[in-house]
Amino acid sequence: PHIDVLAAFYTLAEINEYLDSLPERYPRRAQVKLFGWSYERRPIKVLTISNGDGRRNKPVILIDGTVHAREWISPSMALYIIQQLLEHFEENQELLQDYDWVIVPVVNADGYEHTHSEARYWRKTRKPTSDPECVGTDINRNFGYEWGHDEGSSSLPCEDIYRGERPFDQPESQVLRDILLHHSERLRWYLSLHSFGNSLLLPWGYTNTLPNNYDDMMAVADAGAMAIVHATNGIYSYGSTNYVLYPTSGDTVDYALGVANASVAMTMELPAGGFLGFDPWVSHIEGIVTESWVGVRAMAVEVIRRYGSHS
Ligand code: 0X9
Ligand code: ZN
Repeated sequence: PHIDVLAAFYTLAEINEYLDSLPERYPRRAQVKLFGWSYERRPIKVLTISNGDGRRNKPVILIDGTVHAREWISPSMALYIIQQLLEHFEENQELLQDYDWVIVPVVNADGYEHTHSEARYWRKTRKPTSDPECVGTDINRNFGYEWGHDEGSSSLPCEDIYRGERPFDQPESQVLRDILLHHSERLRWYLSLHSFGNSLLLPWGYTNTLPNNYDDMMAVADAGAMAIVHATNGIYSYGSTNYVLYPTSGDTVDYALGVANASVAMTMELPAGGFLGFDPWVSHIEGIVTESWVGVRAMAVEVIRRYGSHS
């Protein structure tokens, strides 16, 4: 089944069916792996895209979407990236020459399903908490690097930034952790797609001190923001999330840098659309994903330039 990314938002089943169809259509270049299941036993799938030259263990660019259920433009963006790399291979060959791309369009499978069936603005997982009134934990506060700071996460199950009882007590966090660790020896860029905010948010979230490689990460963010502003007038802010947005603790990006050995780790807050910003209409998709691709592509080029071709 082909998916027209610009024409609709898709359910988890539709996205998974599409992912599963890719290895048949691109047998040498696309590989789908089931990395685990959500709390409600939905599959969490990972697509690896290569150029098919058979070289193994290339450095990796790892991209995820839908850590937060309601941020629907993030799976659209992940799918758009997939199509650029597979269907528009000619124009994008340089991005796959020495790198493999690993893409997880939907991390929070249960929450995403819930936003289609019950509650459009759901953010968290769907696992019950100690409070019978409140369901769900924020995957982006549940990761086990500097987990549990009260500044940047909440111990209260009813809050949208509830961190869980323990790090990684959400199956979806475990699956994404395993994906990150599986690639950690060759992880050059971890990009977590979120919405909204037109910003590129760098670690750390848990402290307002800056990581050693902050300048290198800023150079990559700068390449993305400049490419976007030149191509489309889109304005991006970029820097430590502590200064650009707010502190966070236990998020995936801090884990990717702190534990999973990513050279560059960042959150990309895609542009807003719709009533609350999380709910762009279908007619907004094209503008957002084409603009954002300019930025993602430019950042990939910069990562490849800076971090080279050897794992
Ligand atoms: O708060 C979050 O989890 C992210 N923003 S969102 O509006 N999509 O919920 C921002 C996370 C940024 N974290 C780091 N850069 N460490
Ligand atoms: Zn988010």
